[in-house]
Amino acid sequence: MRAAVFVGVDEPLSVEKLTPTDPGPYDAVVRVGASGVCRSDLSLAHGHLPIPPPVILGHEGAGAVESVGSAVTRVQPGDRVIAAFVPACGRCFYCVRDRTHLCEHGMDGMMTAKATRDDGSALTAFSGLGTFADQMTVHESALVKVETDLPDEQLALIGCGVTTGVGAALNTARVEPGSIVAVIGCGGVGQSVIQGARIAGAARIIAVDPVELKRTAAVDFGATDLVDPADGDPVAQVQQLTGGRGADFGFEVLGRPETMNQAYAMTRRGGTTTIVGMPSWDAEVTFSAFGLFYDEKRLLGCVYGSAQVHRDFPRFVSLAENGRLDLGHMVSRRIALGEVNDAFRAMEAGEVIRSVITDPQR
Ligand code: PAD
Ligand code: ZN
Repeated sequence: MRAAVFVGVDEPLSVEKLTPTDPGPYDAVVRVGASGVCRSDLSLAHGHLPIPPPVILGHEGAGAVESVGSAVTRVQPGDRVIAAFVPACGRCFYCVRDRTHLCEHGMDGMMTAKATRDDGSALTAFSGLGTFADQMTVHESALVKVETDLPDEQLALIGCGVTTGVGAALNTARVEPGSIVAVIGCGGVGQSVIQGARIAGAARIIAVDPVELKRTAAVDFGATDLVDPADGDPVAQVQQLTGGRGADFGFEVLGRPETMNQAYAMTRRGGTTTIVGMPSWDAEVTFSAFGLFYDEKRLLGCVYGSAQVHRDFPRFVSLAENGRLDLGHMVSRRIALGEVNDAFRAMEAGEVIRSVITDPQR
């Protein structure tokens, strides 16, 4: 197999030929059809998560099941699947309470060797997936079968960015029809929050991003108002657009303490602020204690769009098939596996909504 491997903080990913470890009884081998390049992969490569190399990166992917272990019941060879970056075991405390995005087995896959190098050393895979590869060995609890004609490049996005963003709006924040929404950070995940807010029937969606290409794209995905932080304090700009009150729903989709404070500040009293961005593992954020009390805002964390993947992946597929969720325009660039480092550069340069590896063999 070929895979793109995190070998050290701030070093380029190394595209290597590896030997997959033998699948266990509950594993399926998946031929990866497409993999999106998400900011969380880049954050891991920058050392924002304390995960030791070598790690096969990639956690947003779709493909087809090639073979299954003897105990696998949930998928069969030939099935089209979207990989879930948090598995849904179906039996733990959280899964039985319909909170599968908090599944207690969420970290199991991260600890498992997925491949070896010629020297015998073992590699793990990000979220137990490792979608930056031409194949991956995945526990069946992290696979969702989908029946659709949508291309893999669109299904891959449902594996992380789309589910996180649309789910943040629909499941976590529960955006209400007619409400005012403000979204800070309009990359692949932020544009999905915008689409989720549009699907929920928000009256106004304010997109905040310093990059013009992102703001222009945001209009296509449903934004009604645009804020460029270069034009002045984004909190003041949002307040000006909302009669001085702020938005009913504020979203931070960047992962930085200062923009978390902005999202909170641009939410009106009694409104809901949702933190979607993944910060560095050791970052801290401070809020006014008096304000937490007096303004009665709801401050919510958000893992994986609070998604129940077996409910939500088919739901988002259906929305896309019926033209109500735009996945096609989320794919800015199609690349080969060997171009993944350039995709990281393009992400940091603000050139793309999503780069998608559509040729994992090359
Ligand atoms: P991205 O890099 O595509 O988007 C980030 C956006 O923020 C870009 O459009 C930037 O231009 C924009 N930006 C930069 N500075 C500012 C600023 N000062 N104000 C407003 N916007 C700014 O990343 P992404 O969309 O792939 O991911 C976004 C975050 O979501 C990131 O932190 C990622 O790790 C996180 C994430 N969280 C989950 C989850 O489960 N909560 C899942 C997937 C991704
Ligand atoms: Zn992601």
